[in-house]
Amino acid sequence: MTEGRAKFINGLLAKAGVREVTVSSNPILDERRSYHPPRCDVFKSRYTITSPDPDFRFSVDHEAERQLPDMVKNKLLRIEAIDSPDKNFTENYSRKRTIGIVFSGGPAPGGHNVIAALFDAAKAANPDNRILGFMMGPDGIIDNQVTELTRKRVNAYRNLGGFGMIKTGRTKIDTPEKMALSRDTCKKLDLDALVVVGGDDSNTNAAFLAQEMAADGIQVIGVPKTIDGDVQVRDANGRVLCAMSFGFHTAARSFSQQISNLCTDCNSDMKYWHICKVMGRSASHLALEVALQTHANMTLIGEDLAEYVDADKLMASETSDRTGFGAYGMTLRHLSRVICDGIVRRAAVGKNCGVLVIPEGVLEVIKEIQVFIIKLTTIIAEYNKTHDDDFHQRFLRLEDKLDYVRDLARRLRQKGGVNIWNSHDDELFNDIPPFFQEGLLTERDAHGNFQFSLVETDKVIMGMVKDHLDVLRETVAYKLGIERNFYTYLLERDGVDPGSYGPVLFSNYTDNSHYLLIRPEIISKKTLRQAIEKAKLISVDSDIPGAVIRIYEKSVPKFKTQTHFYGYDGRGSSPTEFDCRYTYNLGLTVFSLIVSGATGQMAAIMNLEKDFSRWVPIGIPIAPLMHLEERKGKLALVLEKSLVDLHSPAFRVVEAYREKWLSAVPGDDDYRLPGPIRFAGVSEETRPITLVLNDLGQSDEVDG
Ligand code: FBP
Repeated sequence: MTEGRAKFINGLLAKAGVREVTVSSNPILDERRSYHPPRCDVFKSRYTITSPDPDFRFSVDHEAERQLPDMVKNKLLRIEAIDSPDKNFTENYSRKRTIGIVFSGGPAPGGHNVIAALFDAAKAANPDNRILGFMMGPDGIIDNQVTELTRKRVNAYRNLGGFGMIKTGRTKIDTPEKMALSRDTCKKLDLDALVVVGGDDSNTNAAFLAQEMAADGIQVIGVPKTIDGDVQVRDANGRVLCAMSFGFHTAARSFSQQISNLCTDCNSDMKYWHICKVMGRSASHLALEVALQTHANMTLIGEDLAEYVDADKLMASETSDRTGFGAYGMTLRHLSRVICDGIVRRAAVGKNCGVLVIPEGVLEVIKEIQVFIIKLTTIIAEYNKTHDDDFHQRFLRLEDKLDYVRDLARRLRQKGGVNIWNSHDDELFNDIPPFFQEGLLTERDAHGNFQFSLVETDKVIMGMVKDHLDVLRETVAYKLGIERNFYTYLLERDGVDPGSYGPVLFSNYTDNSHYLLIRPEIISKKTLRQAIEKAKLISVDSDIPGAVIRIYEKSVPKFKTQTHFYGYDGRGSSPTEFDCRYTYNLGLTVFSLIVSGATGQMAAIMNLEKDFSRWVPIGIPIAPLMHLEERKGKLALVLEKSLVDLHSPAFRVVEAYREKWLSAVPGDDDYRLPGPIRFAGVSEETRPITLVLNDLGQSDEVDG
């Protein structure tokens, strides 16, 4: 760089105005950092106690009794204010404590507020209390990577998204060695309590850590986090204890804002189908909320597809001697037909465009994919059980993995007996595109979850949709409806009589339809000519009128898509006011549970679905919620994931509005614009629409 140029740049950077607009802080950030979320009533009091509420019952799994004997007897704890505590109480409340906190799993907006509230409550109880943050997730506990959180650091992250303050990681503390190292770290740091902020698997881990460290007097408290919204808890009587994990509202609102922008764009140039894959590994809660927020034209809900029954196949099996197993469950082929149906119906009314929302985990409910996942998981688990190295480390390339699977099948065939991978599997597997084969053979994450965010779900489904649309374009179905007025205008402008051509060109010309559909037999300019000649509108040696050709060309739809993935962006979004408030009160709940001596509990807020004045902070015992599930080919004691309940009012509403939101009728679509996430104003809902509907659906007036 020349001396003159360097001087110019230095002068430019020194200008106050340049500095002002290039610093990383800005008024929005400052507003967020200085915001104080309101506290639940109970936290307005200086001291709190917990009291077990025997009204809430759980049906405890025998395996939980065996593996977590000290934790299964835990009861639901209510947090209550105490106005005139005695000396013993205040001394215990204010005694110096060291509390460790860790983020586990994917980021979720609001996590920093859990830390901020824990920090505020701990320092208010005793300024010498220390909050230690374990760095990079559970690895930080295993390897003793810890940082003491200062007020400055905490203040810098208040009400901000992500998990940047202490980072996160997906390691699971799932072996005796890792458990021993973690216990050692907590003892070395002289921890009074460890707080695990995570999803179902991390809260499972919290219960095991609580059991492991009970003898050391180290308490462990979990916090329900995950944008997927699949940590929801009810008691044995179905009473909602935790309606939603934190981070869900923000992620859903963030996705919805982006997707509603696509609706606006789509509604403007009428050119593309926008295919929006949204995060949510196994559960479709995020897709459901996006549907409610945006009214996108089509939204797939995995749990709904899983329940699909092919009525024709079922009937056929009833009239024959065969059992109707084949009728149950959704196949890729049928799913592509369902999507095509919506596309074709919209095209018929001139809308060769739209917005389709696909939950990233939807393939998990597709019959043939389920079979592949189960078979491949078993093969890989078996390999890992009998070999010293790990399957994915041994076979790095897709081809090597496939060779192993095929070789195994050959060997098993030679041996005779049951073969887990037969030649039919091989044929089906060869039929799927290589990128998807690779996806199916991707290594599971530390918790044994299939990594759907790495699979191009949308590409798999839309590939089949495109193929089927090509077939439909050749036959009757996929035609772009032509507006009657437009047709009349164009033909009259060219001096051609629309009334004579109409019945020849269109199948619905005489029934007053607003949109005209080209006759099924007209599939090319040649067949167009044949139809017009046959009707004696032109002779063999005259040309087809230009306006008629133009109308025909317009009626042939081009299927153009744009694909989008909404996941990491929403996970990193700044939290909604709901999530700021929710997480701050979760942090306060955590501290109350710790001072009361609780362990193996998950901090939660009951009545989240209701007005803030009715929020009730509680501790939910984790162990009694656990049950046995398959993980990496073995049965493991885990916290159950909550999937979308097809009987819930929220799902019922989406189902009821499906047709309306598809808008396969002339006129405007029914899109909803939720607008951006912000703290104040009337544009932002105070809680997820899913929760509002589920709450309204409980009331007597609706149940009637
Ligand atoms: P958590 O369950 O840990 O909160 O993570 C959920 C999630 O955001 C899923 O929606 C997504 O499939 C997955 O994380 C992506 O994981 P990764 O960050 O490892 O790519």
